[in-house]
Amino acid sequence: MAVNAQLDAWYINDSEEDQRLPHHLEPKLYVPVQKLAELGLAHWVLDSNNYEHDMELRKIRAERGYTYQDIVDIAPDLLPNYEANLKNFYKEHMHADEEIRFILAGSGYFDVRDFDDRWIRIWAKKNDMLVVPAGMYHRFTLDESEYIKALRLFKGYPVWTPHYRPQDEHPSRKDYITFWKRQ
Ligand code: KMT
Repeated sequence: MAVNAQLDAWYINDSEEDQRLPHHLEPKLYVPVQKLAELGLAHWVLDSNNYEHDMELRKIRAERGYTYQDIVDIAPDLLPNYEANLKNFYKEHMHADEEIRFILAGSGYFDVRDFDDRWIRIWAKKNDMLVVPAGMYHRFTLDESEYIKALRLFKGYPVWTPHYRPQDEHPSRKDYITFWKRQ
């Protein structure tokens, strides 16, 4: 399916409720996929049951230079120090490289900042493939289902280092702003 296929995303409140809850504003305020594209997010819907043979995934990997892949499985009984790790994923950060995740099972929330510094919550589900651009502030949490299985892709040797906000002087942050921010 095409880039810009439908994706559930909405602005969230900053209540202290459990991070696994949807945190909708009242009334709910959804974010169109076009807005996500304008922030630099890439999204495809692919066939996760057949990902090893999927021609579209093969094409994306070749075009974007994704040479590495592995699988993460996150659930309370699968991840050591689950609650602490979940809190860590949820600290606002960026990476020097793209974060590419193809959801093979389950679901979770990727929160990303827009240029007005508001959080947008993206509900990534089975078959969604997302690219969070280098230098974009974001965080991750499981949702109430408390399970996600994702293929992680990378260009070359993988580096998952989180750079916690603020990172105003980080070259990837500066590049992100220069490329994507429109006044
Ligand atoms: C990671 O690297 O493990 C993450 O980004 C957590 C979310 S992956 C579904």
